[in-house]
Amino acid sequence: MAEFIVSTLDDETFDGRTLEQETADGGGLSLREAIALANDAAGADTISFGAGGQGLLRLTEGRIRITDETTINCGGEVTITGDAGSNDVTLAGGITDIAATLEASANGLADNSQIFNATRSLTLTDLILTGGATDGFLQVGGAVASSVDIILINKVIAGNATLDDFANGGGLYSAGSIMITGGQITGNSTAVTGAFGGGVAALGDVTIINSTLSGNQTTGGASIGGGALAQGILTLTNSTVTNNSVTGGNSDGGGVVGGTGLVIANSIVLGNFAMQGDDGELVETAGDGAPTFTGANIVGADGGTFDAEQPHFSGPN
Ligand SMILES: [Ca+2]
Ligand SMILES: [Ca+2]
Ligand SMILES: [Ca+2]
Ligand SMILES: [Ca+2]
Repeated sequence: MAEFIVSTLDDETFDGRTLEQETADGGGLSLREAIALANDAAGADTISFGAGGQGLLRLTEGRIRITDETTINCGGEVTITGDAGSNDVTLAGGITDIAATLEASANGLADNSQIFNATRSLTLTDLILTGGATDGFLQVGGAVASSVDIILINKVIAGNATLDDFANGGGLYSAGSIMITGGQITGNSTAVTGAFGGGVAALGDVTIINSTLSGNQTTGGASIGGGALAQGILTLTNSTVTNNSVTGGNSDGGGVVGGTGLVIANSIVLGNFAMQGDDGELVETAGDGAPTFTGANIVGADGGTFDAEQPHFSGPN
């Protein structure tokens, strides 16, 4: 395992050369250069951030492909944004307000890209991902899309969006499972038809521990799971899910949706809503018909009707 240390905030391109050469061109080793080197190096690698790599890292060259097992550990001082045009994420402003951006201009996110697209296991620690967006049919994962598992630790995923039909996961999408520990998943959205999971969507299980999901939404029709949706089992432990919503027709589960199971432990699920559906807080669709509650929970009353349909979805990477 090698460690690659990012030393510039500029989005310098990878030119197919050595670590020494990529570091020597431009202002240092960029995140894009570091990940390309890690992709090419055999085995799992770690990306970390030196002094020159701390701050706001703006992707101007599009999403970054991750094709080998990688851990990205930012140490808490790094914000990565897909806002290439510098018109909705600023260092001072910190985190994108996607809703305000969309209200200001229908094309407000036209310059933004997805941040990470992974085909191997990805672990993200101590960083903020904001202003990630996709604008195509089936383009899942506003900030991160993965064909395998994603693990997040102490991480903020805020203000990311998908903007077209069947683009699941306004913040995160995985064709495997997603594990979030100490995360804040806030203000992410999907916009059009059949786009499940305003904050998080996974074909496998979603496990959320010591985390907050708030202000995530789906606005299209048949777009269930405002906060998070797992086609497998969704588990919430010591977490808060509030102020998430689904507002389109035939959209249930403003808070969280579990496809084959829903487990709520020592958590709060309250103040989420489905504008036109009947299950504002939570939905279990194809398991034993009711969530499993353990420990002490506060769960809003609007979750008592559990639908029979299974949330089938898929998406390319
Ligand atoms: Ca270069
Ligand atoms: Ca360089
Ligand atoms: Ca590698
Ligand atoms: Ca922008």
